[in-house]
Amino acid sequence: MSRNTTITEVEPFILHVPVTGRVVQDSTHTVTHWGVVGARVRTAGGLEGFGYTGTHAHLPSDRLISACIRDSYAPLLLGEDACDVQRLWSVMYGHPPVQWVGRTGITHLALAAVDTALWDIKAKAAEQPLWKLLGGATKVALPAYNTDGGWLSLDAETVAENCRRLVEEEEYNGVKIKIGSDDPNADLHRVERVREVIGPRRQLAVDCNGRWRLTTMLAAAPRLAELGVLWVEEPIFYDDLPGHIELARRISTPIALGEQLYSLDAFRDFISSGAVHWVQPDITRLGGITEWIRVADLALAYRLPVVPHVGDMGQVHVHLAYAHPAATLLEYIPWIRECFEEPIEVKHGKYRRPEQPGAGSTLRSEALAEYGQEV
Ligand code: 0YR
Ligand code: MG
Repeated sequence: MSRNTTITEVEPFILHVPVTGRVVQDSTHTVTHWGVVGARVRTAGGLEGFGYTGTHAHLPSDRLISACIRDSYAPLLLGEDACDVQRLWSVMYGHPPVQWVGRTGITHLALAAVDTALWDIKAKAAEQPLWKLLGGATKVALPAYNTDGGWLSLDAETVAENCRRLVEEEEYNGVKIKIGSDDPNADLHRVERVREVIGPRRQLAVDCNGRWRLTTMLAAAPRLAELGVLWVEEPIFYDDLPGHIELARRISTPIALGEQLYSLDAFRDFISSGAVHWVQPDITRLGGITEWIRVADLALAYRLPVVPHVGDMGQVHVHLAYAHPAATLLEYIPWIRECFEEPIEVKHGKYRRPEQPGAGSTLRSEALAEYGQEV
């Protein structure tokens, strides 16, 4: 049965979801709520698509994104077929007055939300989960690594105990912990403690969130290598391409990045110059699923592994990571899962493969009612 997927309404939403009653910190950000800012797209045949970007729940900034969805993109979409995703992506991205004010940033986060909602409709119209619509799964099981035990706001012993529990009791093969504080020796001590408790075989990644200088990173690098660190993530400022090229030449630990890169073009520059080894595209910062697939294909051509950053907290990336051959591993942070009709789930360190039609982004009405903010 084919449904009429003509777009009749594009409605923005803003959710502020508490981060399990805690304050979470990395070297750069402090988070008490996760912002789920997005678009609900309705069609003539009754199907609804949901898409969203991820923010740190700062209402004035979130409203810039929701305004862009409502005022700049919605008029371009009404009356169009939601299933023409690629063409509509180009219409939105290439709309001259929008492009004039932003090829990155707020307008691109808004595009991410709308693009995801369109893919959600397309998959629902096909009555398939997104991973199946994209050609089917490339792997039987998708391993997860856990980021939620290693925040910089926790002391070294708490982080070590969290990581012990994650690998021993919850069967994760990998964990990621935050570094990048003003005291590199304290950071190295955290890494040492975690390596001690999880043993030599488990995957241990560290994330600097763009905070260190090149010299700090160079000084810490030999110890990180001795500790068998899988990757160092965002070691220095996000846009410093020459700095990353130099680091990649001078340290032996592989570099991961991507959560702050907005475009295929930015990934091209980092990948083609050898400045990144683990590629971390995020649909919520790129222009959605459409641009994410282009980046993952690029990484594949360079034989680099794709390890998505989960600004969506994994709901949609689990589909993409199952479907794309370059994706090897997926981050897990269980902050907003209860907001969705089909929450992500990890068992024995592996992501469950979603079953419901769509992109995994459908919000429960209870979540909209409980966490919704005025757009
Ligand atoms: C919390 N993941 C990250 C979270 C995340 C941040 O502020 O948003 O740590 O962006 O670096 O790898
Ligand atoms: Mg990171």
